[in-house]
Amino acid sequence: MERSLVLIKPDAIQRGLTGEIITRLEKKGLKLVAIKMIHLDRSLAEKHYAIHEGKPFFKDLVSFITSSPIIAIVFQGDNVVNIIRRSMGETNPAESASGTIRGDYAISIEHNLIHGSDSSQNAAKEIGLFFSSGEILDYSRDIDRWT
Ligand code: IDP
Ligand code: MG
Repeated sequence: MERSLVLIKPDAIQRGLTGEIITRLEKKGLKLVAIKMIHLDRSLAEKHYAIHEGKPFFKDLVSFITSSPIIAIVFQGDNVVNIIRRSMGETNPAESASGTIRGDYAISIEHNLIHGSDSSQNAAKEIGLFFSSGEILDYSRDIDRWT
């Protein structure tokens, strides 16, 4: 059973796209097991994006992700990392297919609406930064036998 961390980024919150983004992932059939709204501080933002430290866009990325509240979500299910990455589209919205979240609603690589973990291992690390184990809920859904 895999988990993935999704962040609804500041641009999505400001543009009123929170519901749309969650709806798409929920309608896909993904199971939500944790959710919270937070305003990231610099320290947590730098930890979350540590892999990009030293890259030319790192400073602007940290400024952006701390500029306004975000919503952090954990989804759980088979292959959930890959399913979410495909639903998001490419990192650069200009190269994202229509039908994906970034392809339908974003234009710029700096303002691409959503974060999704890129591997199971990174998901585990990222989820640990945002949620305590007690905040991730264990429950069953009757619809899971239909999805
Ligand atoms: P991802 O969000 O699709 O996983 P990453 O490569 O992990 O993409 O990069 C993290 C975030 O950093 C991206 O979502 C994007 O907002 C930003 N970013 C990545 N590459 C560039 C770039 O070349 N210029 C400006 N911003 C970038
Ligand atoms: Mg990434």
